[in-house]
Amino acid sequence: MQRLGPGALPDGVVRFGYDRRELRPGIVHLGVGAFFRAHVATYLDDAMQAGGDPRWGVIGASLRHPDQRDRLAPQGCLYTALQRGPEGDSARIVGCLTQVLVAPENPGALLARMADPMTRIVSLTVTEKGYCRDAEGRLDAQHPEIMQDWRTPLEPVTAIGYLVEALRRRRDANIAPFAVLPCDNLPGNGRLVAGLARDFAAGLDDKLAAWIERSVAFPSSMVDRIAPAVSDADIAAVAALIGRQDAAPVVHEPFRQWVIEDRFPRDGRPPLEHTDAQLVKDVEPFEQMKLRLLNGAHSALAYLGYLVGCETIGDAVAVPVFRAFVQRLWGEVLPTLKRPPGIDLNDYTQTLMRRFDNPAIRHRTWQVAMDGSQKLPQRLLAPARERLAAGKPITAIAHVLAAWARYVGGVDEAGSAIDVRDPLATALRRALDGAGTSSSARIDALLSVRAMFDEPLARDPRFRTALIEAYGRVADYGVRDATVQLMAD
Ligand code: CS2
Repeated sequence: MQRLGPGALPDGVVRFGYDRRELRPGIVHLGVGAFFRAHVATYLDDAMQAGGDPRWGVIGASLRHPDQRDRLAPQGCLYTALQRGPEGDSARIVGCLTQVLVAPENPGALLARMADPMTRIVSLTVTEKGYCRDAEGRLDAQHPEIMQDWRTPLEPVTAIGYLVEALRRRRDANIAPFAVLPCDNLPGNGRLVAGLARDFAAGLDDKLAAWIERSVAFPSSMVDRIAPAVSDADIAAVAALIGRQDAAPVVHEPFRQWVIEDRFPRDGRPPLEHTDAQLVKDVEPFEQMKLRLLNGAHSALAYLGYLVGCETIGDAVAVPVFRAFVQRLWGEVLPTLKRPPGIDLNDYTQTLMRRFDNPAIRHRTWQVAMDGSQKLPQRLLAPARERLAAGKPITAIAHVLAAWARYVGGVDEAGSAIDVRDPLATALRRALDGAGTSSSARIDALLSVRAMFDEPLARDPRFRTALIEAYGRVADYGVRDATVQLMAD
């Protein structure tokens, strides 16, 4: 079968409606994984098609591995976005990505691209851990890679190091800065990255830090589309559908949402108003709704489900008591939210349930369970903190944290080892190894990990007690029966 490529586009499959040869690279995107290609890139394709402005082509960069580049380059960086829903599959070919750089092979090439006047936006999907932040959301000055980038700022390894060095070059050459558009699941992600960039720059040059603070736009955005890791079966399904070999497709659900704070320099963003992206003044209510309801429930289903042997989120949400539990969790989280304009939160949660049920999307619990120390703070610790401040119980949230605590203990309920992937896995494991077996000893050990639990929360006796109680129940009865008991209370 012929390989997908500029000269080998399939017939009858939706594809970008602009002339790819006219594309100019206005965006450098750090982190060209499945999420970016299934979400942001499809919006850019739509914007360029509807808005008739070809200056928003994308040069992607991988900050670690050559894998994506090696798959994409032989097909001219074209790839298939396979939409899978209850009504069946459909495919589109995405055209906006024109090149993929592999940063560690040649940091100078990526920096030159970012410093080029044609680049007006640097966007990022580097996952939560890629920002090297501490539990308070400030730059983690002890992070080995941040320390390395302070020593050798001209050859950075972190996203923050790249942003700051490229901005420095632009300032020195009198080129207007690019806007920085983070697209990861972090609250106030624009503000957060602005602070990280300022703190990193301050470690090198105070004037640069002040210039960044004054001159660079960091719009926040809320991104949403479920796009699990691609399997060999997905690659085969794409080939059958489009009649071409595609080594780098992405798979996603039909739903997508992108809410962006419209705070770009003049003429500084793609014509997204021609798409279903929402350009708003205040993203925060949208972010909180999405992080706490969607991602919070995702994490719950991932830990509860994984421990009892559910392979996917769909399998976990099909377990009646887990399904009921998700509703209970939402009941706890909903009062902490501000309703975003134009949204009915009940409709929103009903839609979420339908999205989790999508039988065509196989999102592994193990994948969602990954990096819990980086995800749970904004998904569940923040609403827990707010509920405690309002004097309200946190039973459901504590139940999820208890399941997480079991998960990072490294053994599932059938006695099999768990491959725990988390930047804090060793720290968490070490804390647990030194602790006794009682629930309070296990919970106290985990709460002592400051990179995840800040002092006031870890020391709040109501938080600690709720966790110990939940952990005891899960340890004594197993997570399924513990959930049954909790629901009966
Ligand atoms: C998931 C997210 O892996 C995870 O932690 O919760 O990737 C989720 O699928 C996306 O945020 C959906 O927009």
